[in-house]
Amino acid sequence: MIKFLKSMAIPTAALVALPGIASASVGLEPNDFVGISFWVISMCMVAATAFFFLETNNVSGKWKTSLALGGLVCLVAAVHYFYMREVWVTTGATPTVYRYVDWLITVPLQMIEFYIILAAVATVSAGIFWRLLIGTLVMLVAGYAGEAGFINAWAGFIVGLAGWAYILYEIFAGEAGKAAADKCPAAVQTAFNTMRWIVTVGWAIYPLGYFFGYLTGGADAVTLNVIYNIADVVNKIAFVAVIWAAAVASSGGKKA
Ligand SMILES: *C/C=C(C)/C=C/C=C(C)/C=C/C1=C(C)CCCC1(C)C
Repeated sequence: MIKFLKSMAIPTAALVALPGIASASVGLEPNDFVGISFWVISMCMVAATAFFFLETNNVSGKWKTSLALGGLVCLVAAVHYFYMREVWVTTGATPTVYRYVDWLITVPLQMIEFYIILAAVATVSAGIFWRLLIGTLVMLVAGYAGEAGFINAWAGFIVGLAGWAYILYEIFAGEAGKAAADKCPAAVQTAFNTMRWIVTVGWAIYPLGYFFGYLTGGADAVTLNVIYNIADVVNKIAFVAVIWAAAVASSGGKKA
């Protein structure tokens, strides 16, 4: 599996780069800073994908799954960024549906990372996995239903917030938080701690975007997209980089 991933890393990166190259013909205006941020970040996602896949080769066995999952998070985001960029550059509209599809795939994968890194070093129950997954799905489905007008916008927001609160409870005070504090070596504790602060502070940007951009109409499309784009760099690439750092540290820095 890992050998396969390794041999696939470069071709995959090349493949995901193709639609990017193809849509270069659309014509990016020099003053379209949101469009430029879509471009820069799509390339960062491609680079991060290749990097994390290749690094699976530099860490010990139990960390390979976390890094491979992290690479997938960036790969899925990269492809969505190509599409979102195209929507933005050609129409100037906010690519809401693509954002949610991206979140629906990448956010559960990131939540699963909490479980995988705990399971790599300690015995933990599968309940952690399911609770994090369910909390994530409630948060995103409610948010989408609210934003797409299937349900009342405020109801979607409040149920979404409840899903997020449930996740935060699990990783700070629930079984996952306790397992991290009691059963894990220092490198994992540090990673877990940084990751949960990303989920607290970094993630807060999205409900704020929903509130100001959608519920109250206080933020325009330019502001909203630029903020979401920057948030994604922290919440995806930096999030996985934290896992990578812990993996390298607890693998002794080389293949073990
Ligand atoms: C890479 C993308 C990430 C980490 C996206 C995260 C998205 C959220 C944390 C969204 C949260 C929302 C709520 C907490 C309330 C309802 C509205 C949402 C879906 C925007």
